[in-house]
Amino acid sequence: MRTDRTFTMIKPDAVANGHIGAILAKINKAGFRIVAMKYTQISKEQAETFYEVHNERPFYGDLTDFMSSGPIVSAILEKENAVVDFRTLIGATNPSEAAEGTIRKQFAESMSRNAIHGSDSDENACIEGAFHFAGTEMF
Ligand code: 3AN
Repeated sequence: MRTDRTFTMIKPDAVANGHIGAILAKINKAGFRIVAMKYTQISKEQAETFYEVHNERPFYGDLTDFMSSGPIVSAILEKENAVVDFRTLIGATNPSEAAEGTIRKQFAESMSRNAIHGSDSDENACIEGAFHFAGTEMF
């Protein structure tokens, strides 16, 4: 299992609030290389599949409604120790607990509208990247 790639989505709240450019600049500055990227919108069904692991949680319906509510930017990113370093860059799930300088501290509105996704393991990075991108879209 490779450890140098992670998967991210700039979520509908951050896109609607005009933060795509600023978030990508922070990702670039932190040393991540873009392997794949697209501006897209996922369906409710795709969101349900993507977040299947949370399907018993009370926020599952709202989460999948929100994630399919508007355009997102999805991307595969590369850097040594990508998953862990990217989770550090984005900050805690709850933006009120996110460290200064993190993407969620700066751009997230709330726990459910928290600006950005980052894979939580190398295995999930691989699964999530393959969910959004064909091999021919990775460079
Ligand atoms: P993270 O995105 O930090 O890995 P997860 O995987 O626990 O967090 O949760 C996935 C997404 O579900 C979060 N990004 C957030 O949008 C939403 N979420 C998680 N916990 C809650 C909660 N308690 N209330 C509302 N939404 C939540």
